[in-house]
Amino acid sequence: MSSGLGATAHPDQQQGLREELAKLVGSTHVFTDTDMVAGYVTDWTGAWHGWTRAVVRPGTVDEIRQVMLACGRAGVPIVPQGGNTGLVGGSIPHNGEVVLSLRRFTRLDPVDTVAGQVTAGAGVTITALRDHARRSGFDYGVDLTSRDSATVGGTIATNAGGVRVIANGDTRRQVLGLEVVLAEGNVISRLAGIEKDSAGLDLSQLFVGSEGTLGVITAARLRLLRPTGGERHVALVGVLHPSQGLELRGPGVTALEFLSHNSLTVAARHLGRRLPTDREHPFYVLVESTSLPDLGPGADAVVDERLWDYREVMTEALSRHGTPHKFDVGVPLSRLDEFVEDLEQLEGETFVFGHLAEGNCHVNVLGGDDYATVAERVFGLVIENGGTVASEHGIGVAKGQWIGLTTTPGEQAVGQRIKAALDPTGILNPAIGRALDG
Ligand code: FAD
Ligand code: 2HG
Ligand code: ZN
Repeated sequence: MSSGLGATAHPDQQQGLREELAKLVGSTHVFTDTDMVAGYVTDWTGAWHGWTRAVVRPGTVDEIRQVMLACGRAGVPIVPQGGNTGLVGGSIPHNGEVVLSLRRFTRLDPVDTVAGQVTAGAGVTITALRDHARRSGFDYGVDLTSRDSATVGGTIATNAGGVRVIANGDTRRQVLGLEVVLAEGNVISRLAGIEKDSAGLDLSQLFVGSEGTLGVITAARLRLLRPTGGERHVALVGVLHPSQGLELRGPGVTALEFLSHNSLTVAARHLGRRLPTDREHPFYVLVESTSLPDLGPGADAVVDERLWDYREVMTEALSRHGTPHKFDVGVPLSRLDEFVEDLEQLEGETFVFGHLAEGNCHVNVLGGDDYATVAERVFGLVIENGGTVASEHGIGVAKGQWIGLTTTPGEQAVGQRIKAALDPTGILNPAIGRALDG
């Protein structure tokens, strides 16, 4: 699906394109120096590296249009990038693509307190969005540990989940409409925030989870929520099987997460703290609730809001421990215990934790074989248990080879036709485009 022209463009053409981009957005917003582009061509984990002809940071929708048209004429592909916190290698250029950074899109309109909505630019971070909403007595429904860097555009493009899905749903559920620039320069805009709108296809939702392959999201109309007042109780309960934690679901539960014993141990070491429970257990469930949850008789549990720290540092703590192979997968809740037991077959050290209520497991494997070999085994177990190879982080380049395990050829064919209609020359995020080919 890549245009194929970009990677082989003549050096004179590359120079010409850089000059054209500098004219369009201003030379201070086009970087080519190795030092300046370093943070845009390596992903958060350090596992994925690439190279770029240029990083471009447009400031207006029209500048984005012009950049897309210029790159289109030059046959040079583009990778849209927000906070570059993606964990599947989809946010960086792999073969010289121009990085189109949305970080200057920091528009934050006043909160519409009547509707409980806000319009935010694609480059606004989740922390900035949340703080803005809170100043008007509202909150944003999606929260994740990467909140200080992850952006509105990036979380929409990946349909990010996070720790509040049990209460508020995923990013898709917060999106009322989008402004998007398409590859051929036309702009789609639905920012009025009409709660019920059945005038034609809901095109905005097509871009949720499209990972920068169908268009560049520049702004979003988002649903906000009224925070549930009062105290939040946070408890950590030791369990034999993760599914035991599902019994804690109920009204007022605002988060339900799980960690394996070795995951909690790495987090504790990173924090310089003891394990929080009296005894060791195979798994631990973290529950947050507006009322004190009924933890059952004889539960080895501790209640303390600082327990969140153990869950929050998990990704950071593991990355200090090494560079794990990362697999974000989902299984039906009825198969969760079997799946985590099956993971014991893997070679290397396996850490599993995640969003319990959705059966979303983050499997991190350190040591052992190369990525593809481990992926083959992990995804094999996922499929045996009726799950999905991508739960909340997307496909990126990490999973392209395996997407056919959970999507049918018919679905892939429709996906390719939509891609061809919106991005006929395949200029947008071609590494993922290829992955989506199956
Ligand atoms: P980027 O990483 O920049 O890009 C991600 C993808 O979106 C790429 O394919 C890119 O091309 C595309 N994209 C970015 N901006 C746009 C745009 N404006 N228009 C079109 N396409 C665009 N994810 C979860 O779902 N839940 C979690 O709990 C979670 N926790 C995390 C914790 C840590 C410590 C880290 C490092 C990551 C975590 N992530 C989590 C993954 C990551 O934060 C999310 O995928 C997030 O949505 C990425 O946002 P971003 O702005 O960094 O996007
Ligand atoms: C989380 O839930 C993130 O903490 C990151 O989705 C998962 O590091 C991981 O594997
Ligand atoms: Zn997660």
